[in-house]
Amino acid sequence: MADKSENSFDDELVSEIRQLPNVWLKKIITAIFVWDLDKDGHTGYDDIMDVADKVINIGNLNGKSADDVIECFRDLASHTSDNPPTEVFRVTSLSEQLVAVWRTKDNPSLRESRGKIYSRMFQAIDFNANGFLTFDKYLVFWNAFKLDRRFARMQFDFMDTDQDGKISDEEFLKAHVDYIENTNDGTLNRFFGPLINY
Ligand SMILES: [Ca+2]
Ligand SMILES: [Ca+2]
Repeated sequence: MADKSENSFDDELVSEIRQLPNVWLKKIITAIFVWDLDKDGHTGYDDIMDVADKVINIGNLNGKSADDVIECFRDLASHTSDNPPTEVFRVTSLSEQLVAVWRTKDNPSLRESRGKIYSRMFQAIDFNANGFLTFDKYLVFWNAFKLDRRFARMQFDFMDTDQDGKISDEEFLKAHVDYIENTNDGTLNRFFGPLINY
């Protein structure tokens, strides 16, 4: 009986996933795999806190700056009853996580939490705090997630919407919001490197 209801739950998930836009699915699977540092098939609390440690190391942060990073990553990942968007990180399978990201992709409070962590990430990479990333600085992000270097320049140019040869905080955050929310199959956004085929 328990098996049966579990199976129909899986079937429902699968049929919901089949209706999602193809490139959007590939983007989100790619992002989940990039964040899934312990390689258990989904992005969980431990992965998120490990990325926080990475950001702290990259930025050579300590004291209050390091605490701030831990705090905003924890805010994204931890679940409280008045913080339903984080259901994305409570689930324990890739298919559940995909559906949860889909259902919450336009959620304003989740967008704000994501914005905070990408803003911290930007500040950590922008180690001399001049407010923009040159291509060399941007590679720190790329290397931290061990992304395919061959795609770094293409993504850098994609994000550099005012074409001044550097990435501002705003351009970086906009590119991430677009990555999560844009369901257009023609999108060229490769925020987390080449898309995984599934
Ligand atoms: Ca994981
Ligand atoms: Ca720019």
